[in-house]
Amino acid sequence: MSLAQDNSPRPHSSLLRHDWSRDEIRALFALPFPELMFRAAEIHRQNFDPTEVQISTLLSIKTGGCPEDCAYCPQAAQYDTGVTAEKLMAVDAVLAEAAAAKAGGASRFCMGAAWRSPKDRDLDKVCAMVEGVKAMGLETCVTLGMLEAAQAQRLKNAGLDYYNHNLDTSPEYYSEIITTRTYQDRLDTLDHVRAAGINVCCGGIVGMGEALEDRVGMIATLAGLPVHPESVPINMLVQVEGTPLEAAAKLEPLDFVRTVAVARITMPASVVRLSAGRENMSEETQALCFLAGANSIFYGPKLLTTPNPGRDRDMALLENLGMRPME
Ligand code: SAM
Ligand code: DTB
Ligand code: SF4
Repeated sequence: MSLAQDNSPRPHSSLLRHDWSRDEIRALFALPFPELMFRAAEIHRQNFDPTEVQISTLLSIKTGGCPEDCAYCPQAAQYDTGVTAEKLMAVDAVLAEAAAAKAGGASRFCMGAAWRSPKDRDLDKVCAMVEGVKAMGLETCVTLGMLEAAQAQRLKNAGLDYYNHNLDTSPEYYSEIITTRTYQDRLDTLDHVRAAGINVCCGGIVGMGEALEDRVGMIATLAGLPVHPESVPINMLVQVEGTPLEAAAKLEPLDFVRTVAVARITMPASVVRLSAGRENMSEETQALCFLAGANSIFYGPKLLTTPNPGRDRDMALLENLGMRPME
């Protein structure tokens, strides 16, 4: 049996470290590239089959009109990005999309809502979606903004497998990006998700004009959580016209790869997702990310509101690399 045939989260062994210092993480980023890649690839192999990639498909179940001010986000109501606000989708329509995602080869279906936090009546519908998607044999994930403990428990009872809530950046840079909620609010939501027994999907975005030290701080915070997130999405900023970050200084592709490698080394048993930003990334950079330990992608032509490579392109890429979807 291949190492990663069972794609349920790996048991968190006592070998996992939660005390990574910033100095140590800075030193990883400073390693010569071949050394960093070798270490990351070695750790990847010890924990996973490096030819396997977990496949998630995203659906925006509630688009636009968000009251928050996340500087990267096309769905914030206060930025003129051309995204029109829509209501929460009907349960049947979501289930039809989930069935198409499954037919397309996804193993996890992630539903995103442009909310600051869900209202209890919205949660009734989202719970019905989770139940329906789960019944199709797909893993379920939602990202709905901040959650209270009781809301997390309701989602758990509906069969939710993963909750996505990103830290986005370092604690220091955070206030440059979002002012309508705090870093601590995010950590509190993650605590509620963890306490409810839901797997945590938590990562961040790079390429937002942050300094290297902010990438260090972001990874230090993620790897310092009491339990590492089971999924760690590393997003390359998708620059969207109308957002404050539409013209942010672009990150060198190799610095993106380095971030993936450091996430892999510090959170060895987590699934690291090469998340948003692949539409504008060369196949060579993506291949380096897989070598650096990324083992998950979003699959399908759309993320939430922005384009992602089409299915044919991604299947051709995986085939070209001799890689395959995790069962
Ligand atoms: N509204 C909820 C929230 O913010 O928690 C859920 C949806 S929100 C769109 C989910 C995540 O998508 C954000 O935390 C952010 O990390 C990522 N994201 C949003 N816009 C992005 C962009 N332009 N480029 C890269 N990642 C982005
Ligand atoms: C995550 O870390 N990235 C995804 C998902 N979690 C919800 C979202 C990416 C969104 C990119 C911009 C858009 O398509 O709107
Ligand atoms: Fe709203 Fe989420 Fe976008 Fe922030 S990232 S503006 S909370 S949809």
